[in-house]
Amino acid sequence: MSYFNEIRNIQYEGAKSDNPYAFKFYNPSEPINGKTMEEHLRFGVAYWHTFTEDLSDPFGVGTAIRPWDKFSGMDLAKARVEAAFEFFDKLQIPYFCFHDVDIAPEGSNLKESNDNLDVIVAMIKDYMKDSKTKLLWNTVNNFTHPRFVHGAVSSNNADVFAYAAAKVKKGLEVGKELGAENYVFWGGREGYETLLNTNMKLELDNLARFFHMAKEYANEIGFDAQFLIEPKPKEPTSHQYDFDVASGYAFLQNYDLQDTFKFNIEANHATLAGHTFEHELHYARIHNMLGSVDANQGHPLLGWDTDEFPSDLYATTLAMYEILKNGGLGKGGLNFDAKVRRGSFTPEDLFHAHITGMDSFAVGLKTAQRLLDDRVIENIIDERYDSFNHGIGKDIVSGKADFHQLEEHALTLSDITQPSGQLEVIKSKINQYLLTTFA
Ligand code: XUL
Ligand code: CO
Repeated sequence: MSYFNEIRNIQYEGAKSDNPYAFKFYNPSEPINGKTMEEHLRFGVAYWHTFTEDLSDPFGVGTAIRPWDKFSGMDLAKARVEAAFEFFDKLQIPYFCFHDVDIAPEGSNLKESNDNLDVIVAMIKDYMKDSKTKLLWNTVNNFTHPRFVHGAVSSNNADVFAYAAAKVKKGLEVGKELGAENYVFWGGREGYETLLNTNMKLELDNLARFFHMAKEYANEIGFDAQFLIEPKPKEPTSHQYDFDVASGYAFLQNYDLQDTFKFNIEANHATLAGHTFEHELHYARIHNMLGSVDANQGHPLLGWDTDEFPSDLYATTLAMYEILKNGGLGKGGLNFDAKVRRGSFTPEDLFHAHITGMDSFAVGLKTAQRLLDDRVIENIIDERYDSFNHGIGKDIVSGKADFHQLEEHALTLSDITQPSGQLEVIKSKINQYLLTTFA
């Protein structure tokens, strides 16, 4: 059975194409600095937004019209798998990602949920044999069900801790079964509402105990996926323990988990934390902690997680600049943790949204590679910090200078000359590169 009958395989047709079902900039086989575009970008479809999401919001019911709507229960789960692999194939997407509850309905207890999962996982495994699409990562949803109202492994209730851990145990087994390259932990309710009823120290210690147990179990079953933590500052709890990369890194170091994890960085989570996307990527990169990316964008006027498909070429360029500087994402990829707008409810919109996201990152990749080749940003930064290459600056960096020497030097200074920061020059250069990459 076909779910997207009318739609043919999406091909690269170039910047001048007016076919809405073609890539304009994403040319999977095009080589860029020794790798193909497909190898650089490692795109993934998020199962939850594309196959499970109904597009409801806090003020209105779902609007999505989906060819699998007529099914329910396990039949619905199976129809979604069929539709998903047709979608992956038509889009030539190399990866997908899911939570346990996206692919199979929860039963009335853990055993029933696991049984449902087993059926769908076997079906997915079968489909993967004939598809080029692989599993970038899986995770479990430890935040939607009311049992997680006070948190999952940071809950006050030890039974909930056990239940959440058991779901992750199953998640690791599923990841191994399907050859997942990464395993993601997003602490949807790992935080707190108020200190008036919270033992923060116990919750943080328990969170760390759980991460150590997860790694031990992955080792026990021989699941060698890269473990990823996905920071988010708020939503749903007011204080999330994995606020941003810097606080997440401090937590990992504090509990000796820094070698076990890297970060899965989401653009819209970065902006909610008051950072730019590139700040979070950069902070992770310089600490060798950049693992994978949830590729989306927030709305500049809305203060919540709008999970839009990426279309801002400036943002994709600066993101790809960080990713190229990182030497790529290794086992990670660019997962579209993004949904179509509530008004874009047709099945066709799912294709348009992914095409837009893939083209936007292709533009970012090519532009960023050109900026790097010409050392546009590097030259400006090198020059700006040149004072640390000689004289007193060199002594500071080499560790030779002490307060006596610094005072002696400062006493010789009358006028300190400063070079311009040249921000406007850099922005004009980036515009120039953006507009000429495909010209
Ligand atoms: C929620 C979010 C999640 C994670 C996986 O804000 O980003 O979808 O990516 O649980
Ligand atoms: Co995400």
